[in-house]
Amino acid sequence: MPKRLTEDQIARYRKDGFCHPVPVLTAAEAAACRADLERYENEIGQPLDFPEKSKPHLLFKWADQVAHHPAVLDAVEDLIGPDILLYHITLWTKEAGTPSYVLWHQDGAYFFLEPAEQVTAWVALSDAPVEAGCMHVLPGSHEGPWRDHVDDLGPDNMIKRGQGIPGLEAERGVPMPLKTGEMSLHHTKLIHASGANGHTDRRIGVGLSYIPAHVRPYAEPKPTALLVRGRTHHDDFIMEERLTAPETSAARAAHKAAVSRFRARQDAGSKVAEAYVAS
Ligand SMILES: O=C(O)CCC(=O)C(=O)O
Repeated sequence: MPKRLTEDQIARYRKDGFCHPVPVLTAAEAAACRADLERYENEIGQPLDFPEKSKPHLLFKWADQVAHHPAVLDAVEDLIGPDILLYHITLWTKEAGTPSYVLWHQDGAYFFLEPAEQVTAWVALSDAPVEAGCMHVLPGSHEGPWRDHVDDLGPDNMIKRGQGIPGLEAERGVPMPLKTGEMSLHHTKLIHASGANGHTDRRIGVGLSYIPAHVRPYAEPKPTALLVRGRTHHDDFIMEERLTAPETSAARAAHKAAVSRFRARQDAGSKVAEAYVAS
């Protein structure tokens, strides 16, 4: 008996590589998370950017709450079982009326995790209709091979490495629009992309990469991960500690250590890594 998803949603995830919409946050919860995020953005005078929008659960209360939300974890458990690690989070904010985009890609291309069972939960903190540049997916592409990706460092590309699969420019895919508080789920090999935000509001999504605890990393350096439900199966990850004191120097130190390991893995051999070395 599934905890959160319907049997139909689970069947669609297995067959198509994605399912949506899954209601997870109440309107009040989503508004509180957005308000907390925007309170901080007002303090720093700009939208949250890298490195803070990577692994924000190690810094900010709103991200910790989304990552541990029982409705989110129940849905993820329905797909990958009861022992769950959080490998990564990225905050995906597209400002209103901006050309920000994400090229066709597979999330796991540079995660270096096996087996390929990572699931991305994308939780909407604002409405994400088609006109706001919601994600589009190629149904069933998760059954295909890992694809070669190239780096596109265009200023409007929201992925830091700029990863994209060449040759898919003409594809339109199937949209996954969401309302505030809803979530989509997609498989690590599912090919997806998104385009510009022509809407009047910013589109704010929390992209959470969960893995079942039997998944192991390969390649160096050893990555960090956070146990969010159940138990771990091995010590191939450095275990993150759950945030207790948001936005403190201790939190910043833990965040910096975890993100630098993540980026060293994610950006290995890329133009972004060369730019780091040059700077
Ligand atoms: O937010 C977007 O438009 C893209 C997000 C994405 O690629 C992901 O969550 O895997």
